[in-house]
Amino acid sequence: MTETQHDVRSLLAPLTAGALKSATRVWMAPLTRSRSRQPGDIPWELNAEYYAQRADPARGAAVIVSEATQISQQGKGYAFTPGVYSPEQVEGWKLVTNAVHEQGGLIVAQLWHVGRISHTALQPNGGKPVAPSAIRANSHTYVDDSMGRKPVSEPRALELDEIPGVIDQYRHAAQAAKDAGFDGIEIHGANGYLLQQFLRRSTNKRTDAYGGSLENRARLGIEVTRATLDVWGADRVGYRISPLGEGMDDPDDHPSETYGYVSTELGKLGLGFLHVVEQFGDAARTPETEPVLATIRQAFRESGGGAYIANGGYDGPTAAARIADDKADAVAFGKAFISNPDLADRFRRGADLAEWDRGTFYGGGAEGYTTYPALS
Ligand code: 8OZ
Repeated sequence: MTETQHDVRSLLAPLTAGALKSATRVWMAPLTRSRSRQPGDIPWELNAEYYAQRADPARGAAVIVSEATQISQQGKGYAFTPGVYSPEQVEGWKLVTNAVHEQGGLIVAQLWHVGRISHTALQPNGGKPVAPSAIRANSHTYVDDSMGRKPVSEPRALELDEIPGVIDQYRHAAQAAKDAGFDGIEIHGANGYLLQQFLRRSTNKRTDAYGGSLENRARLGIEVTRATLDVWGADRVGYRISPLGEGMDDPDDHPSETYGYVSTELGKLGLGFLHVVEQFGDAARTPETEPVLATIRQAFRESGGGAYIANGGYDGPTAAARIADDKADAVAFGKAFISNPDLADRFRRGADLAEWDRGTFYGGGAEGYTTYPALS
């Protein structure tokens, strides 16, 4: 056994994450690729082929988290991302889930509401995107091919009596994901979208039951999660958080307190997994961020939650070390899975990883999507 092969053994061991029997600790992170069929944001054969290439749990991902998928038109913020709410989208996703299951794989749907990260051109009747408060983000989005990259629109604050309707959008999408044959769901509570906008003090200035105290700011994410449990059972539901700083919002002012609380509440619901974006871009995990992550892991585990899935900047050896050190149960790889459909196999063999081409991350067709080969 070579040194590299020895190093990655912890990464290739099986794991139980709630009801998900994960063949290894190698998960595929949600990746926006903006290639759904238009009109209607519908998954199709090309998407099925892409996911199937990565779905053999022995060679590729043990569990695939789907690309972020809007739960309604209101929840849409970018051109060409798929939805999971219309009957046509459910039929399209069946192509994907069947193709993944034929490879023996597992796939969970990531449920996404963008909140204020949207544009009037994408919203129902050209209306304003919705948010906890009417504060515009310093961010851009892609509206369509002809209009290109645009600053996001100014949002309007959700009325208190609209919030049950938002929760219903999640419930409906959770059922649609079940009808489409997914193995579970992940609620997107990260990266500056709606649920994080509610949680973060800088984007939530509400004075009702959904603003102010930490308990109030966390309320929507918890209520949304609870609504999906009736559909799925907690052991097939996960939740994604990004506790550390990132581009779209100001960093959380007290991340250990904020995310310790959220992780405890999610753990109490008995969720199958918590998916943590531990770092953004190439910024390293630092001595300052380690206690935040340790607090989250402990809070989720001690309150009854399942697996801790780490994400952000890992390679095979660093992921394996993280698991061997008991700081994570599995690691979700993003960009590495774009260019290495057989990522787990390459880890096992100690093979080099193929480089990804950023120019084909978003939009377009097969090129840079289904064209990366596995090793023979
Ligand atoms: C990249 C481009 C567009 C959206 C996220 C859903 O950051 C995304 C996303 C990523 O969670």
